[in-house]
Amino acid sequence: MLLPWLTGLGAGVVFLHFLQKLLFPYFWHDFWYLLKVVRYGIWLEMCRLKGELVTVLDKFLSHAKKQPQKPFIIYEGDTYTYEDVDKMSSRVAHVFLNHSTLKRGDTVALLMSNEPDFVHVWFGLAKLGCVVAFLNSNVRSNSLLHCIRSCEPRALVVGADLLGTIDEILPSLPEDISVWGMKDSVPQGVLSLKDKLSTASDRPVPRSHHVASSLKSPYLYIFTSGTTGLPKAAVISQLQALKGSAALWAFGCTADDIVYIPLPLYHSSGSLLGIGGCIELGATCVLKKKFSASQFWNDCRKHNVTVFQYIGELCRYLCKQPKREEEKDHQVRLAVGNGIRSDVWREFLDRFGNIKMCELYGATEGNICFMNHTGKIGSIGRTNFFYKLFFTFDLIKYDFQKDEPIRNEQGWCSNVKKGEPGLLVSRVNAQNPFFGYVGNRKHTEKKLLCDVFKKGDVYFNTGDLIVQDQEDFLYFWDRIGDTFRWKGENVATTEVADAIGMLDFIQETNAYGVAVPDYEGKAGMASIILKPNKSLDLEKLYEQVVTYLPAYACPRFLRIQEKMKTTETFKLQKFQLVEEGFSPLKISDPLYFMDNLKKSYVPLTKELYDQIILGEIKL
Ligand SMILES: *[C@@H]1O[C@H](CO)[C@@H](O)[C@H](O)[C@H]1NC(C)=O
Ligand SMILES: *[C@@H]1O[C@H](CO)[C@@H](O)[C@H](O)[C@H]1NC(C)=O
Ligand SMILES: CC(=O)N[C@H]1CO[C@H](CO)[C@@H](O)[C@@H]1O
Repeated sequence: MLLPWLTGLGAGVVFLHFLQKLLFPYFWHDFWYLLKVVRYGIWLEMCRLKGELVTVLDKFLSHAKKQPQKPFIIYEGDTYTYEDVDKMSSRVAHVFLNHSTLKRGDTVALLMSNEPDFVHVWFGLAKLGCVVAFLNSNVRSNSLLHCIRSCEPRALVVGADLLGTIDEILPSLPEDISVWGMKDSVPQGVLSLKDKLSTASDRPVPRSHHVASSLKSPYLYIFTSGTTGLPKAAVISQLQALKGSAALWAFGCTADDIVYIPLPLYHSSGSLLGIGGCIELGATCVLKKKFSASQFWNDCRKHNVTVFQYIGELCRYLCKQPKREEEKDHQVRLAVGNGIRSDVWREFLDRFGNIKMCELYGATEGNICFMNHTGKIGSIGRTNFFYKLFFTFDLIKYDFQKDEPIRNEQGWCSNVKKGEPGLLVSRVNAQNPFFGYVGNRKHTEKKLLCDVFKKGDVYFNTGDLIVQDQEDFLYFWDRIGDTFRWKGENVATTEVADAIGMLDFIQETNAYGVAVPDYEGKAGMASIILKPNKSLDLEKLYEQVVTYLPAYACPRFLRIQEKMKTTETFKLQKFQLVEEGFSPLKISDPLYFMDNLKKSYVPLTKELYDQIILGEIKL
């Protein structure tokens, strides 16, 4: 794939461009970064030519052989070496070999919080050549059932602390799914994996069980809320997993680094970049069950952490912690993640010292990513002549009112000018394939834009608005479509609307996100029309959302409207609602606020509004 590219480029072209670019300040940054990307590409290509496919699992196994005693995972004070994780995952594999009919290519769903067993089960199943589907551990009831059904697993493995949450869906699960719990005593209808592990063999699993036939074969399913509807399982191929695992290395991490992973493993950043990244390097990670701002720096000092993974919120929480002495007393030198805003970024560096913040942009299922390889505060990356050779992407004009790309009379889209926000779309082709979602062709097609610049071309729609400045730095602007981000999770507005719509007094619901000062992402808000002659039951509504939606998806604000505007294509008009926000000073409709103490929604008074704006009430 890459080799013809390189020879095609030819030394001459590179050199000419080199001379030209020498006059520009970012040349060397761009150059060294690209060299790394290209080197990795060449390595992949060499493997392909030699006919040996090396997967992330293979890399792990070779570390386990070469450095068995090196710590791989540190979790709540316990150390799990490469050998420990290898043996434990072999046990998992042997349990399924001996006590189930699972075979290579089958899907197994995994519902677990961050803990070493997550990795043991994941690798154990990978050793059998199974595709593991990571379920979001916040998702409950109907949505959880939907996720499980959509990837058609043969088995479901549930962590000890989450067995309680599947009680209500157990009777509704398809009969052919065997459910395994990581606990000695399990509810009826669930098999105990823990019990069987204690007697299972830890012999290596023969390679024939998992040897990959192609790097394009599926390795994992990771759920994402694309731009529409309920969470969908994105297909992660072996190749994508390899690329993800190279990110830490590309940013300059080494085998001596200690990587702190406070992000959930069911997302691609924790699993592919974090765990995968440590495997690529042969490094050690400190795995955290849940991020805690107050424990963060103590953990870093205790374990000599040198690298951590973040999302924007996480850095903001750290900045909000009370100041203390010696905040710069740690060995962290680098952080990898996404979504940190310029103001937080500056404050963070100011308080916690010279940490290299490496911003990374990319969707789990997407076929494009950017890295801030130059160190411009606020930017998610930079594009240049070389980059464009490998990744064809465009920023196209977007109509905010109609919620769709703008097309001219001939039906083509057009690029925005530098400095203007445009929808990021990236060309789908053999070099940058899009593997789509499990099962549902409709979902896959919805993420694709066709006939963008000419007949027959196909682009992946990232759903993100990006601005490119005069120096070709890229900045995140906003998200479009039916999702917004809150507390680091994508919230699908249709899922929120469906949950509220189940109530008998609701005629119509329009869910969206509104900006709140000093918060990353958008807080959920739902605009509602009541059925004629029905009255609003605020307590019932509260109970409904907390039962059916994960905490991050519950709308913080409600707005009761008489009538709802629709677009020409009968989509609900969101743009204006989002613009109007939740200010009782500006909106005459009744507004309500989610009160977790009263377990109800309460009228959003001007006083309450002020307290929220001033940060006296936390959302
Ligand atoms: C952290 O580094 C210090 C100094 O290099 C060393 O004494 C200590 O043992 C290290 N701690 C851990 C947990 O590795
Ligand atoms: C609502 O109530 C009014 C008066 O009580 C009645 O005339 C009307 O038919 C009712 N509408 C519906 C849809 O039930
Ligand atoms: C990889 C890399 O160079 N990242 C940079 C991103 O931006 C920060 C902030 O200036 C730099 O410190 C990093 O070096």
